[in-house]
Amino acid sequence: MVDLNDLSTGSYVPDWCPGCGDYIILNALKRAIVKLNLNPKDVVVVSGIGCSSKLPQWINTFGYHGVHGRGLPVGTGVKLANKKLNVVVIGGDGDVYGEGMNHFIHALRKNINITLLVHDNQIYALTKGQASPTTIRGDRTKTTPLGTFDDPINPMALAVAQRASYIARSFAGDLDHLANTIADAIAFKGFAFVNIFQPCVTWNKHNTYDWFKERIYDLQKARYKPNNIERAFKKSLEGYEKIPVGVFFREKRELFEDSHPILKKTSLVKQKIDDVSINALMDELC
Ligand SMILES: Cc1ncc(C[n+]2csc(CCOP(=O)(O)OP(=O)(O)O)c2C)c(N)n1
Ligand code: SF4
Repeated sequence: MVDLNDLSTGSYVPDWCPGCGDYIILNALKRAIVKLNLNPKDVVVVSGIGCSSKLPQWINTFGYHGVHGRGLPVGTGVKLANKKLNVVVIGGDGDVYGEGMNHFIHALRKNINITLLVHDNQIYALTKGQASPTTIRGDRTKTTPLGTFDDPINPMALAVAQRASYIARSFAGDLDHLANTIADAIAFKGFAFVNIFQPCVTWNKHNTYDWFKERIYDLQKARYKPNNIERAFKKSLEGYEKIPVGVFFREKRELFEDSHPILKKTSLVKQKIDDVSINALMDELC
């Protein structure tokens, strides 16, 4: 088995700020991969751009550090090309709910068997502290010195409204909860979405570890059952006084790749293409 920490092929150590929640998410992802006994050569971590999106550089699996907001389409392509791979897409709240929002909505409805982990620090961190789609109304940021005038995006409610097959939330201040949630999401057969509260200790002085710890409660410890879409919607609308974490909703649905007539036969990489006439295709298109 390959050592997930073995970065001897490069000289890279994470350059996140000391105390950043991204370290804990990286640690939790490694724990989840070990817990599921996955061979790292069968795991591909795909990201967009942001502090969070640097993560694939520091884990010894296959990885792809792409362009802003486009982790999901790349991850979709990887999965459809080779269905045997475990694809984990990483992005920040700016990456996934801003620039990449359209991909997020369509991924929720398509149900391709990949996992999406969003490092939600409620700020654009890499670009030094501008308001993001999940910045809480009224927060002062570099771009909103008088406070934001917009209500934040509610990614949980969006996922429930689209009836995504696996919807969860966790917190980078609770490594055990996070590692178990990520493992559960990767093991789930279907599109699995986990929004992770990830304190940014440099640019977001409001949503700190302590701020979350005072508010968070565990849905599963509160005996919440994630099998009812109306109940999940109600939970997703709970505000910032008490913040639920855990699995909001899970439901097995037919996978996109199992319903598509070409893809369901076998992965694209395994399909015979010698008899495909490119010339005939070009004639048809031109
Ligand atoms: C197409 C494009 N637009 C904008 C940017 C500038 N940019 C880089 S990272 C970023 C936002 C990062 O915020 P987030 O996705 O929340 O990640 P974080 O840094 O907070 O982890 C932006 C707007 C870019 N690199 N490419
Ligand atoms: S700026 Fe924020 S998100 Fe980026 S590495 Fe530092 S603490 Fe983490």
